Amino acid sequence: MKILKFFIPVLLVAGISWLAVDYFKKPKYEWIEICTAEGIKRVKYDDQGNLLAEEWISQIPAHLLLVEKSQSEAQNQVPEIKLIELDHVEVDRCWVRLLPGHLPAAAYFELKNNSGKELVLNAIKTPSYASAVMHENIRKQGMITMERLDKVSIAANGSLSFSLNTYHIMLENKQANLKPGDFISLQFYFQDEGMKTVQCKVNSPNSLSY
Ligand SMILES: [Cu+2]
Repeated sequence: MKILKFFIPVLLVAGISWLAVDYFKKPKYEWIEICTAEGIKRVKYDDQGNLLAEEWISQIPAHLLLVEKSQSEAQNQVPEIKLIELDHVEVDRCWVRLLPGHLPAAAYFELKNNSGKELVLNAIKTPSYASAVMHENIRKQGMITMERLDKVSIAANGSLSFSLNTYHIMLENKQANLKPGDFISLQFYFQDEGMKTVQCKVNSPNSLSY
């Protein structure tokens, strides 16, 4: 009886510690919101890019997709561009979240307008993807949706961050084999002003920052 009184608590403590160690040993993967051609999904990837879990956040109904596609094809003509490299614009910490297969990638960065004049970003191009489109995350009544932007302005001497909760560039139709650690070149076009070429770091599917 005395032995039992001693061993039961010991076993209990040992069991709880074992469970706790096991819990903390397991790597934890964050939910990541991704933008796909059919809507927004929440996904979890491990370090090797294996999909662990996924769920839809908001799906675009099929009939709307058709309309969106034809509209975006019409809009894909880049407005008149000036091929002058601007030195009063900075694009820092540019990174791309690469997703497996044919899923679109997303690019994030910090834009700084060091001029005394408002700048309007109205196109992005890259040799690595056939299509690059600006998106804004919109939260409406607790729901997250995505809206395509044709232009976005950066105030004189102001800055704008394309981050997980604000804007991103959706990159579709990969033109080259990419892997985390690579760099891709992105060209930013500013209305009536010129352009900026930036090297962006390619990150793994589960990355959340630069
Ligand atoms: Cu998007």
